[in-house]
Amino acid sequence: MAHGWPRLDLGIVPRFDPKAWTLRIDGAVEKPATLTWAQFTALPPAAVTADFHCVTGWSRFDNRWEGVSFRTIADLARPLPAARHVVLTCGDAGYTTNLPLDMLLDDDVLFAYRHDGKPLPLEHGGPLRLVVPKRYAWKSAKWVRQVTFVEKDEPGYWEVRGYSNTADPWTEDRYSF
Ligand SMILES: Nc1nc2c(c(=O)[nH]1)N[C@H]1C(S)=C(S)[C@@H](COP(=O)(O)O)O[C@H]1N2
Ligand SMILES: [Mo]
Repeated sequence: MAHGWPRLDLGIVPRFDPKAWTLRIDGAVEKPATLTWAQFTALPPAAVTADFHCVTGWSRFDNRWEGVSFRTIADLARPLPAARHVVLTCGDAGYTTNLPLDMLLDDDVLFAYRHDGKPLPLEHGGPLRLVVPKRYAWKSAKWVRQVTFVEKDEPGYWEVRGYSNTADPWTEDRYSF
């Protein structure tokens, strides 16, 4: 556990090749896009300081995240009016998680490539992870490679295995059963 930051995932760390990496933005949008690492990191930067809560009971406080606001990506792709939810697909064997679009548009949600002043470590989702401070950490998808806007909600990896779809730490909304 480096720097008091537990790691939790499926045990696969995708390798990062900045020349091959892309972020695909698709689904119910006017302008689907595929961004290279150079294009993504040229987008206007955003930062947020937030706590991070795993559903299994640990938290990591005061994380400084730097990256690109979710809203910047939505502005690029222009979701259609019918788009209501978003599915994030990741580089570790297709881990997915789902969130309502209106929550992702909050100004504390970002795609982070730096953490506490350093490039995001690969084992913590580098080069790029989603950060959703108001939800349990399994919604903060590591190694994000695809952002798909959808009309109907699509439960992700943990959501189909019994974790709550809303994942609100303040009401300790952990499980769907
Ligand atoms: N792609 C991917 N993202 C993921 C996971 C995962 O297994 N794969 N695990 C989730 C869970 S349950 C938690 S608690 C956090 C842990 O993030 P960390 O390993 O950086 O602490 O990542 C979340 N995002
Ligand atoms: Mo977790």
